[in-house]
Amino acid sequence: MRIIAVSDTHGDELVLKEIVTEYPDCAAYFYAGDSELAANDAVFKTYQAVVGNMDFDQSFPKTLTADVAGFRVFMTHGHFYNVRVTLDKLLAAGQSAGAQLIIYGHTHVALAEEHAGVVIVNPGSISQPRGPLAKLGGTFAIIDVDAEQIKVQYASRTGIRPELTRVFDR
Ligand SMILES: [Mn+2]
Repeated sequence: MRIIAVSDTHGDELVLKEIVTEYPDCAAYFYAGDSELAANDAVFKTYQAVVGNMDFDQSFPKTLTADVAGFRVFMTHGHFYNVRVTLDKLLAAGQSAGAQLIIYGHTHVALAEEHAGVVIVNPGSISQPRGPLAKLGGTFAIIDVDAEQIKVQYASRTGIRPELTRVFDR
């Protein structure tokens, strides 16, 4: 099954719709905060979302735990967990939730790493990217999960960048 993870659009509502149009029928769509949209915006009928530090609407949840076909995902924006400095607090929160995958945003820097058997993914910002992949003009993540592995791919607005794929054994 396929999971889409997007973060930090900072007002770009259209790209959220375009991603669903381009990648329809995924098992789940996660949005990791800083949309700067209202929590009752129609896009959040599709995307499960958490609150970011720049969201005026603070009625989004701070954290979210979701089971996608028996696969547990923990998501938070990251500013409550000091993610600019360390992933330790984020990892501990995900472990407490029993998560196999943690999704966060906030740094605008794409990342896919395994820590203590938990895969941690930052999709990067599709609108204001920072870090080594910023030259792509924004990224989001396409995460394929099967019985053996978790495959994390990154896409820019022009498509999947296969050279960035990371595969983690389950
Ligand atoms: Mn942001």
